Amino acid sequence: MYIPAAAQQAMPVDRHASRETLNLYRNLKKLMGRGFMFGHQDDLAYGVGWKYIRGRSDIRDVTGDYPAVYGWELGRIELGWAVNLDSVPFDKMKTFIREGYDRGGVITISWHLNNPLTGKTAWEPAPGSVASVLPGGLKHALYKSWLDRIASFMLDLKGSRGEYIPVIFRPFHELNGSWFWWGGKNCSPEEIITLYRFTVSYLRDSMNVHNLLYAYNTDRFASSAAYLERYPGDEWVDITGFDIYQGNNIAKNEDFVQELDNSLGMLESIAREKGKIPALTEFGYNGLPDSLWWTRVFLKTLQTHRIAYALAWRNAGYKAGGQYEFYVPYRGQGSAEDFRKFFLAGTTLFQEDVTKAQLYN
Ligand code: BMA
Repeated sequence: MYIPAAAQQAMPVDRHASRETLNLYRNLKKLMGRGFMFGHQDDLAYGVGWKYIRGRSDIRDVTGDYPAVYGWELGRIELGWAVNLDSVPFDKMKTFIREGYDRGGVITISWHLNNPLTGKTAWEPAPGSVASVLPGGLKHALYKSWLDRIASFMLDLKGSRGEYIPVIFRPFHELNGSWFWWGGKNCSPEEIITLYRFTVSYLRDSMNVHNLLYAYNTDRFASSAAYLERYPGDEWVDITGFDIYQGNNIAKNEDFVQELDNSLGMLESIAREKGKIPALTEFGYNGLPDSLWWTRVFLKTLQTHRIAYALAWRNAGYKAGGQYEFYVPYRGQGSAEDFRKFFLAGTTLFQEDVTKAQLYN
């Protein structure tokens, strides 16, 4: 039977996706016309100066509302640990995920999985690591056992009617960079493409996980060709995104605006051409030293584009040795007032907006 391309694209990677997952997929596309959803990693678990206070969120402290998208991280679940690499207990995480979903929010999950070949962290690449987990490789069985743990976590996420909670799963993120064992010069494009496809197919077809949408995401990139070098193919991807941070490489606002604007433009054309959902899968300016960054830099750029969401990275707070890590303001932080303006802008969507949009119906 002939199925027109546009109709084919209306289906996610998983043809047996649960009803809520399919609805989310379709509604994400629709919602893009109204603005972009604001997301925050680990938002409900901790913020700057606090941890595990029920109902608290730095975003809510500053705006009165929660983010629309909640990011979570599964690194170390593969080892059977009870807490992730940032010390968030997986059982608490499940509760937070249910809370966000119950309010109509969107859940996205990343996975900084250890290096299966060496047993070291995700950031410690070694030659042959990706090849070792592919079918026929030394660590293939181990990798499958890790995916079994991912599957059981995902299948344990249920809403009040027993329905599975949809998750945007974002495996092998920043795969064009060389800092993770699955990225850049640590493997060939063919190897990571094979691994990406295997991972999707194992979760979907062998483990019967049907509450996932799949996000492909690079780090900053210079051209569409570079973006697509490790793209696994249209039938394996629902969401196309990239991660970008201001600071380390680009300190000047104008430079950042220009790069973000260019990259979003390229991302949008790729997504449009392929019928995918574009998103800024991670972003941030650590420490937010510019009090007007939200309106003058971020919103100024984002409002000329159409993407589904932008996820700010985690508010880990102040660490020993004068180090700090936070990407959204906390109460009293220098950019908090500007963030409220950003929150009130018509094109930024937070919890109350998505609750009304009923993304799962
Ligand atoms: C990084 C930092 C780390 C963290 C890791 C995984 O960007 O935030 O502190 O361990 O992400 O969440």
